[in-house]
This record gives sequence, C-alpha cells and structure tokens, in this order.
Amino acid sequence: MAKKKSGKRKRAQEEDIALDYDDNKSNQPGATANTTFLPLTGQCHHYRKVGEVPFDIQKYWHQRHSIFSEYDAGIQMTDDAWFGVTPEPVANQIATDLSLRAPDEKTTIIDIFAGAGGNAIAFALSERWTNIIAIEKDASTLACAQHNAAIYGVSEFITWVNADCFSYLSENRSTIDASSTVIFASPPWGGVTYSNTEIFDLSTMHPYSIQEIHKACTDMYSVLYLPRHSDLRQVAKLAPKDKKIDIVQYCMKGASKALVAYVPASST
Ligand code: MGP
Repeated sequence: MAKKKSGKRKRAQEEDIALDYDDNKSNQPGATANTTFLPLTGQCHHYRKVGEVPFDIQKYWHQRHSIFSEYDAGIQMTDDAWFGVTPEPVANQIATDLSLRAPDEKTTIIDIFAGAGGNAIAFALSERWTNIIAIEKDASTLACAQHNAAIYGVSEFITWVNADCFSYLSENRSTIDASSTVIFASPPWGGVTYSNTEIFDLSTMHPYSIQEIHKACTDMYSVLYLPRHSDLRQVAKLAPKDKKIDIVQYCMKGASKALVAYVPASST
C-alpha cells in the first residue's frame, strides 16, 4: 500500500513550517508552496483501546484498519474527523477512477475538505497529479492529515493549506487555471444522523449545501463525495448544458459507503 515510504516519514515529521497561501501565488496557488507542517495538538489522538474512544466515534474506531490500513503506525485523528474520513479502499478506488476519467489536461487536484487526509493520500499514491492541494480549515485536523500523509510517505507531494476553502477559491480565482484543475469535495454531511431520512436533501446539507459548494467551483471539473441516498434529481441539476454527470456508488463488503458525482466543468 504505502508505495513511497522511503524514509520520508521521519523527515516530514521533523520539518517545521508555516502555512500561508497568500504568499504563494505562482501558476497555481499553493503549487510551489512553502508547505509547512503544523504541530499535532491536544485535539489530535491515536486511540489504541476502545475505552479511550468517545462513544459516538467507537463505531468508526472499530473500522480503523479499513479506514487506514496503516492505522497502527500512529495515524492521528481529531474526534470530528472520524465521521467524514473516506475508508482507504474507497479513497483508492476513487483515485483510480478519477485518474481514468479526468481528461489529460487536468493536472492539478484541489481537495477542498481535506479532513484527516485519506483522499489526498490516495491521490498522491496514484501518481496521476502534478499538483495536489489539500485545504483544511481546522489546524488540528490539518496537522493530523500531514502526519498521516507522512506515514504513507507522500506528505511532501501535497501542498497543504490551512484555510476556509471558499475564501481560498474566491481569493485565488485569478490564479487558478480552471482548465487544468479538478476540485474534489468531501464535505461535512451534517453529522451522523445524515442517514435518518430515506432520501438525503442536499440543499439542506449542513453547513454547506450542494448548491453553495457547486457555485464555488462551477467552472471546474468537480468530484463530489456525497451520502449514498442523496437526492439524484438535485445532483442532476448541477449538470452544465448538454453535459452529463456520472454517479458511482462506492461499496465495501457489499454495502454502499457513499456515492460520487463526477461533474463536468461548465466552461470546458
Ligand atoms: P456511516 O454511514 O456513518 O457509517 O459512514 P457506516 O458504518 O459505514 O454505515 P452504517 O449504515 O453501518 O451506519 C459511512 C461512510 O460515509 C464513512 O466511511 C465516510 O466515508 C462517509 N461519511 C459519513 N459521514 C457522516 C460523512 C460526512 O459528514 N462527510 C463525508 N464527506 N463523509 C461522511
């Protein structure tokens, strides 16, 4: 699994850097970032025993080795990150599928809700992308993501940005090349109760609705990781004129974990 370990893990953990995407306006914002590693905080945990784990995330902790096969190497998570992390086999399959689907001219991928890093790690391991930018608003969660990517030996292949993704996208509008960029969005779904309804209403997804997320990246090819029972009519409405959206259900052990909508850009 961890193809690129080659001693990078220790080096990455020892680095001491500061994230400031405003200082980094080259061809792609963040692409040549002075990427900096944030320190793990008291919010970051590597739970070893179920007794240490808050009750509401114990279900996820029991799945820890399918979420991160390298969990025992010291994977770090904030408690909130457990709810949204993409299990590794699913993240890898999405990375493989996207490698095949994305047109060749797409060379940059921006993971706008990077969380604990599962998807960004899979994108880096796929070796498909020239630039991988991972944005995470919460500094402790970003520190976990950087640490976890280092465990997989890919941290230095990812440009890390500690920011609100909507601010990042709007402030860097002029320097993001939409024709070469793919947006990957695995947003919060509003908590564990997301599955309580028969059909998930994406317009009330909290705190960001599907429309708000789509508006922020409508001119770019976007890949949206959404509840398995999302209202497909709402997804269909995101399709640019005369273009189609592919929707794929990603399963583990015969049960869907999520669906992914591959949404073409409005302009290209
Ligand atoms: P789940 O449905 O909470 O758990 O999450 P489980 O055990 O697979 O299903 P259950 O029917 O037995 O309860 C399933 C998957 O959905 C997780 O592995 C995550 O990949 C994804 N997921 C869950 N939540 C609550 C979120 C979220 O808020 N955001 C994102 N992006 N993914 C989530």
